[in-house]
Amino acid sequence: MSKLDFLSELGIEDVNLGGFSTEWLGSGNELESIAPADGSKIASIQQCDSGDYEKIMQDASNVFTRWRMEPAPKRGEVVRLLANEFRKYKVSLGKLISWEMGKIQAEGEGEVQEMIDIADYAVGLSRQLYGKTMHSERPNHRMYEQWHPLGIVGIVTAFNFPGAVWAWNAMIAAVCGDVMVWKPSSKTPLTAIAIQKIVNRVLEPLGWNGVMSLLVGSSRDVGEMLVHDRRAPLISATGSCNMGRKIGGAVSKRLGRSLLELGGNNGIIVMPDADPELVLRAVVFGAVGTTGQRCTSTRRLFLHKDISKDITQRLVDAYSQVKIGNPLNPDTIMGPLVDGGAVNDYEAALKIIKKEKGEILYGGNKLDRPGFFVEPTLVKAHNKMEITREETFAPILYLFEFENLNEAISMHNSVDQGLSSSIFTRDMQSVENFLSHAGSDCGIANVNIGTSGAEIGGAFGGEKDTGGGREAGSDSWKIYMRRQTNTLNWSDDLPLAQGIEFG
Ligand code: UN1
Repeated sequence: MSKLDFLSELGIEDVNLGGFSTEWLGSGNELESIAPADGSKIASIQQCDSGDYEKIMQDASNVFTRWRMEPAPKRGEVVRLLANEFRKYKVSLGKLISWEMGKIQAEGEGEVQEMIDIADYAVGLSRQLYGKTMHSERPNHRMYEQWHPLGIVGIVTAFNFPGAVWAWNAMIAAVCGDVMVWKPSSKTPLTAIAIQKIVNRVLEPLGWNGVMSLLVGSSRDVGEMLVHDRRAPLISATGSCNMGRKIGGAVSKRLGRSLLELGGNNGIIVMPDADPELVLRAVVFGAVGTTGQRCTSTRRLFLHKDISKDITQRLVDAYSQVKIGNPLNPDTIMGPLVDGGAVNDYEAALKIIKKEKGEILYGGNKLDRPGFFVEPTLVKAHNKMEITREETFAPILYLFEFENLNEAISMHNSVDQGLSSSIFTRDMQSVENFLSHAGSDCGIANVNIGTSGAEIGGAFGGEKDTGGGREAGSDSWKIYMRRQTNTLNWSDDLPLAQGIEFG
């Protein structure tokens, strides 16, 4: 396996503390970070316990009273320095992401680029947190709205994007004047620690420790505390639909705000006039990339009957050439799954696929070698297969055949999830149908582009069981702030709205 020089570059020790507010903390149980490529231990982490949690929340509350009064463009300047620092670590952090999570290095570096992009975006945004002005119905009155910081934002992230999803939230929330407490996945704690160390290099000299804090610990302990804590008015959580139901339920019970980015079951519709080369490249990246562990991974492919045979054959050929192996090896196309549990889920799904009479066209096996490797898998599916309605976080792609676009759209929309979708065609009517009110029901709908790999400039998220949240670009920043409507009277009288005469 490759040399792990990047660990020392990122300041990763054999034993690391997993909490940071104004100082490093970790009085809880030990957690091991495991490399999915060979099952070896990378390092140990001393997790946070309830005492550490309390310190982190108190420090965050304290620093918020100062951070919220810092002018937004000044906060943007701090984020600009963070972006510069991320740039310096693009390769080493990309490698760590790859080694700890299993995605190939090109994708690991791509993830760091996504962190840089959102930070750059947030710098500009720090001068654009616009409110509206309205015309009052009363003479010599002025009405406008302004946006204030919310407070502590709890950020709960998944293993599959162990850096970028935190950055989507943290960079935007920072310019909005919030402070963040980050609970990363217990499968990728080292990436979080490395990022916190990079962040500290910028925040500490400026006296802004506590603006971005880290809380490595189990969901059952410190995760639960965060979700139920009224001091965190917003919880932004990424993960499965089941996890989202629990977190969303707990947060709404205390009338808090949640931003949920949950499971997808993303489909691509291929029309007969589609360019087969583009289709192939998009499908392989979407279904095999990140070993099928993106929330935007392509899971269902709808092929028009006229081209179904041809595309299927091309896919089987392409799948047989996918190089599986060490994610740090530049020739590798597909790394391992994240852990043994993920391999079990893959195998369990395959059992159901066979029981439901899906036809395995390629793959379907776990690889007999150290680490958590499986074959990318193609399944000829039919509408009655319940398993195709579920998100299995693995490289399994279901192929369906259709006769006309309406049928394809209704098959596509028939699942509970609503994250990402796309169509391949050059035909204007097909495009417009797919994008119309009667078309894709997803938060993301693309044309001649796959389902994964969105840019940060757009709002990212999905409908239905995907949770309805929007992160990253466009006006997603609004969820990190509270809106205030202000009416100012500069007359010498006190006219009432709606023309009411009182007394
Ligand atoms: C995720 O899988 O949770 O659009 C996020 C994409 C990436 C982000 C995925 N930019 O695939």
